[in-house]
Amino acid sequence: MASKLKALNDWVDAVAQLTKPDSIRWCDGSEAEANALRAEMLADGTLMELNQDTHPGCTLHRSHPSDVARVEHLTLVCSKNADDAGPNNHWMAPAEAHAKIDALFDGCMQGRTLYVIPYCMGPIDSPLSRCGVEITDSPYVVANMRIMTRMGAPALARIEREGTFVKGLHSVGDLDPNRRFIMHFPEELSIKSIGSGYGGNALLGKKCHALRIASWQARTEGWLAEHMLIVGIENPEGETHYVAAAFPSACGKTNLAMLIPPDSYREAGWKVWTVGDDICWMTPGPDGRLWAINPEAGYFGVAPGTSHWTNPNALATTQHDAIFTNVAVTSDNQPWWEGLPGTPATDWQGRPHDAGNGPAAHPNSRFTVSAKQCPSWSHHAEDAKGVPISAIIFGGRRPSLVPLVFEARDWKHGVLVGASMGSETTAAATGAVGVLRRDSMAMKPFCGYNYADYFAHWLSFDKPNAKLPKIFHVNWFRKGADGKFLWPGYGENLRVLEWIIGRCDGTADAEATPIGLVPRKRDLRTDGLRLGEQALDTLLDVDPKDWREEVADIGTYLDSFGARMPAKLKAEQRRVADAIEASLQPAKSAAG
Ligand code: O2Y
Ligand code: MN
Repeated sequence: MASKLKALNDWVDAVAQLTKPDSIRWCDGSEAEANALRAEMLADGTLMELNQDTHPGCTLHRSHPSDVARVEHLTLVCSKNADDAGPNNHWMAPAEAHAKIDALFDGCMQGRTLYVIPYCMGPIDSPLSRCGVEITDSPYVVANMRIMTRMGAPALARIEREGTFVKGLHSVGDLDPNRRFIMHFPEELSIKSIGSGYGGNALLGKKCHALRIASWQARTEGWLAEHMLIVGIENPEGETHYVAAAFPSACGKTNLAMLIPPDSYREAGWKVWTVGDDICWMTPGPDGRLWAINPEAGYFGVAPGTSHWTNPNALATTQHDAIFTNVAVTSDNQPWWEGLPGTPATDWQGRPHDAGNGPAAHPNSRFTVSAKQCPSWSHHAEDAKGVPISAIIFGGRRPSLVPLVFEARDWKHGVLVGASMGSETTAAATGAVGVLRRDSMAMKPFCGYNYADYFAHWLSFDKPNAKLPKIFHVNWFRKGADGKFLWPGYGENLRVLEWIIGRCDGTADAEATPIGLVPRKRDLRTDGLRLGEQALDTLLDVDPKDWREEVADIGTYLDSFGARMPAKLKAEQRRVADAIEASLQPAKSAAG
């Protein structure tokens, strides 16, 4: 099979000439194709069958031990102009980048099959969706792309109709980290990745296309490609509000996307619907609202920590037809990771488990699974027009300073809140504890262009007829003097979402502070929670003296992006700084 589209055939021919595969297979996405590929991978050891009684259809893949995560220092944005990539990206001139990586692609598929994967990011019939073609020499990538995207014949038909697609060329190469690059050419709508078979480096539809290339495309076309979950909150009256939320890693994004309401809420009729857990494309609709799709069809979720306690929906989702990567295995061949009951027999590298070797499952071990298997999956995830977004939430891991929730006063302030967000590092992540890392809109590793231009693009949505979502910031991680978390988190976060939705509807109250609108204690539903009186005071506290320092630091951060930083955003930062100063002045007497 080849395509009716000459540009696609020509590109596949040119890649084959360079990479010299033994054979070429065009993927149609069919069940038969998937079964044949799976049988080949089981036969050659790429995949191992897990316990088919407890986990029907599930397999295990072990990646090379040096290839276990995204590699930000080897991830480049190769725009013509270095300033267009910005200080937030590693940059290389396109000609130099092509020459460097093409030398590595030369002959790299000898003895291998070249797979052509046409895919669509988003519902196949949605005008908000965009298509791509990934060429790869990894059958594991084909199997994952089949779960994570709408892959195969319908995508190819759309590509042939539209004539445009993102070109993604991938080879596992020799897996040598010294010959590993993930390069993006936004002006050419193309991606080249070599030397890794893992996750975001290899499944090019995900971070490379749906965030880095799409964010560039979105800027030129007037929409937003964001690192956000999308969740629908249905109230007892049967009304559903959709919320998009961005968090840096290790802040419980998948848990929030699949939240299970606390008993009292469930009994009252509240429901939570998962539209997406990682990426959100939003476009202004004819009604002025932002309409969102999840461009992905599956979850590539982190396994460790996923449990009946933290995320029962994710656990149920992965009970069948999942690909597990780098997890441990029990003696009866079930997938295992830290946080699950039971004990591992074999670790992620296939060695007999020995606690002295570190965690049994790799900390970045993953499950790949169809979104439709999630018990809270929303069938509106398939809506061609997307879902209307009522609220955008930014969040971070802030043990002090930042209240449980606050609302930005308007869109411009909300953009500042998103630009300023960040998390304090945990011991598990780096060893350097308590260091604040700013990660604007959780897009630091994924924004395909200069952050200053990205903030300007966000600001540009504030048009006269726009009915933009309200913007909020949440912090589930504030700690008390005893070092313990003050807020129970998980399902109880629905209480905060209820307030957020109430603010959107005009039914919930708040108090104005210099940093935004904060609920008073009576504005949040806390019945049935075992929270000390003091805990809620601390959770909702805004201390202007501490915020003075924070807002000064935000100013320094914005300045680090140089002259392209929009003056409007700087002015907004000064407005907040002035409001904080004003609140610190002693109240003037009536006599003046
Ligand atoms: O390490 C990888 O390649 C996966 S990273 C990832 C996977 C799913 C969702 N989000 C992320 C991320 O790094 O944000
Ligand atoms: Mn992510």
